[in-house]
Amino acid sequence: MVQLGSNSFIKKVERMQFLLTQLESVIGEEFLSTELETVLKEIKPMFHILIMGEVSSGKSSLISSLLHEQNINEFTSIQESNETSVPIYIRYADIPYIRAQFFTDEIIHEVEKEIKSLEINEDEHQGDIEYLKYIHDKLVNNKKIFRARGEQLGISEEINIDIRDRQSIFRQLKEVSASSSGNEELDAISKISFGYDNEFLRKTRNIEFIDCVGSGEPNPIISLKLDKVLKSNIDIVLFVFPDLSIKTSFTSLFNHTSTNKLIKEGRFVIVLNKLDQLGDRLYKASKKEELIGKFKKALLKNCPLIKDSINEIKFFTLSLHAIEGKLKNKWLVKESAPLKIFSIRQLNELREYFSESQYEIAKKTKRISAFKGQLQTLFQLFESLSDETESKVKKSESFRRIFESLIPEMEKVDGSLRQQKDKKGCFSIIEAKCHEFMSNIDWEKYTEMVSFQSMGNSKKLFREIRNFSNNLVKKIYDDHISQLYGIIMQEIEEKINAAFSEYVFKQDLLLQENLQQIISPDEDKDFRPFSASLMGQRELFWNTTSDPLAEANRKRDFEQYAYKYLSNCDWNTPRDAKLPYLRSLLSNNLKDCCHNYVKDYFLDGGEYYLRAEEYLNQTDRTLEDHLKMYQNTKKLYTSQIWIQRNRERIKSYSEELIHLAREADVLLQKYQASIQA
Ligand SMILES: Nc1nc2c(ncn2[C@@H]2O[C@H](COP(=O)(O)OP(=O)(O)OP(=O)(O)O)[C@@H](O)[C@H]2O)c(=O)[nH]1
Ligand SMILES: [Mg+2]
Repeated sequence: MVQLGSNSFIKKVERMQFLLTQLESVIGEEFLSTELETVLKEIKPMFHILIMGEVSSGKSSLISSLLHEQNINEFTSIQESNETSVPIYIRYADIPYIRAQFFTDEIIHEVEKEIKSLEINEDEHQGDIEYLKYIHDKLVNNKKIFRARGEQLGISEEINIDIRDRQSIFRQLKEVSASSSGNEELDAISKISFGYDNEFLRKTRNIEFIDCVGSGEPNPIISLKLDKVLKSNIDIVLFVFPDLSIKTSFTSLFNHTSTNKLIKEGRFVIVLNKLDQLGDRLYKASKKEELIGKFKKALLKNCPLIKDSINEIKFFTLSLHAIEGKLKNKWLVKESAPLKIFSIRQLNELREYFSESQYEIAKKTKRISAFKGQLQTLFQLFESLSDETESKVKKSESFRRIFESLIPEMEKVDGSLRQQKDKKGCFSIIEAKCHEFMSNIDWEKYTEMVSFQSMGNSKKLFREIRNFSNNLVKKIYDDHISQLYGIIMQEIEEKINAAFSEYVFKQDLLLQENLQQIISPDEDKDFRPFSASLMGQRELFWNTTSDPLAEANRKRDFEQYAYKYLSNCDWNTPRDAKLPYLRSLLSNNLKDCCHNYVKDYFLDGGEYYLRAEEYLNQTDRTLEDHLKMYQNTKKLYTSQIWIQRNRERIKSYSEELIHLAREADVLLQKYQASIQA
């Protein structure tokens, strides 16, 4: 009878899994279409073992011991802080790699949607809304950092690692994953994939261990990362308890139906960790049983639903002493020979359990017979992908050089633009111009010629003075205010021109023409250069500000404003008021009126100010859109080049896979026949 568990069949399956892993790391997740990813996921029985537990419960230390990392606590630090800030997916690889996966743009939209829906019942969800807004702001902020670097969220990035020695690989891993590294991008990274050459991992090469972020962490971004892990396919959960207290981070796991399934199938492990801190002589077998019994009681009290399946949970009791060699942080953990022997024994049992369950699950998987068909699909996908790429790349080969040389040009222009875009500069110039302009007006001139008929009759005088003021206002408008509009308009116009003319010039002459050939060499598309949309913006601004109707409206606006303002002025005059006094009263009120008008319309927050600002903003938005377009094109183009370059590797892996799948299928049929016989 053909043995599935031990003979060449499993070996073949393992080889296939290994090849698929390689394929995935060659292709890089960002290049996998959703379709491709689904195929890969379905046929690749990669086992995910999730190590979770409260912050600082010893998860990373446990993984270090598990992987026989010698005495250097490679996945952990010696600090008592939430160190692992990104889930790290650890698996075997002959050539080490570290890949950071960033949160996608979609998650920002998802969060926005969620906030909107909660805001319908704002009072009830105050806390949730605040939480989501915090996440939202963080993600948007990260997006800005990325955009400034010309990159986008949602892609994964290969970290260039120095592979001379292991120590440096781990140092670099910590730099991208540990909170103590101070890496400012940490919040934006949703997961890290880490592959390296490790003897234990080589033996269990279809297992991926996940060193998770601590549960019960107050930072919502970190819990978001944890949520993401929990939603993925997990085959074994190992929960680490540093003491006997059961927190909600554990009990809330039972909200997922998958947890109960894992327990029932014997794939839920609890490690009572930091044994050295739990009590004396716990390495004795009887004490161990006692400890587990005590813990089980507490567990039943907190999660009564697991009553029927509690015996399916695997228990291990461990401590940091299982690490090979001498302890590093002796001030924290005391050496103890018996505890060391005991812990290493426990750890070996844990290792055995992992290897066994890996075979158990492999045997149970029904997908194996489907391998062949799906692999063929996969192969075809790769084929078409690389064929299409090849023809595309060939076609654009001649443009590639232009494109590549344009990238630095684009970046230069981008930089100079960002400098000039500073609107504050524009408005402070306007402000200065307004002040200068107003201080040059000779207010006395307007009242010099005025003489009053009704001196002595205060009622009549009041009416007379009001009439003068209304007439003079009209004159002041024609003489000055209308000019001020012109000056400010010109300033904004110049600002728009100055800020973008360099860009428009370079973009149209250098970029646009070339890009048009590269992006759609064959399509006879109506190409709208950037300058067109930008100039459209400018014209719109110019039209609304300079048309004669607008001029009439502005005059009417001013007169209405002045009428209102002057009616509220204090025109009361003493009975024996002299002419100079009356003139100065008039000119002071006129002056105040005009100054206030300028303030309300042209300066910060004023009506006209806001309108001008809106135009400048619109221009910025147009600019952003165009930059985004470039970045997308850049990315698309880079990935095309990439697939083309790796085509041979992709092809050879796929071919070997199909060959293996065929052989495995024959073995499987033999096996099935032997069962039936
Ligand atoms: N006394 C004692 N300390 C331990 C033991 N295991 C780990 N520690 C210490 O506990 C601290 C946290 O250990 P980590 O392995 O970083 O814990 P973690 O669960 O990965 O922590 P986060 O990633 O921060 O959630 C470190 O200072 C370890 O040295 C143990 O068995 N006994
Ligand atoms: Mg950790």
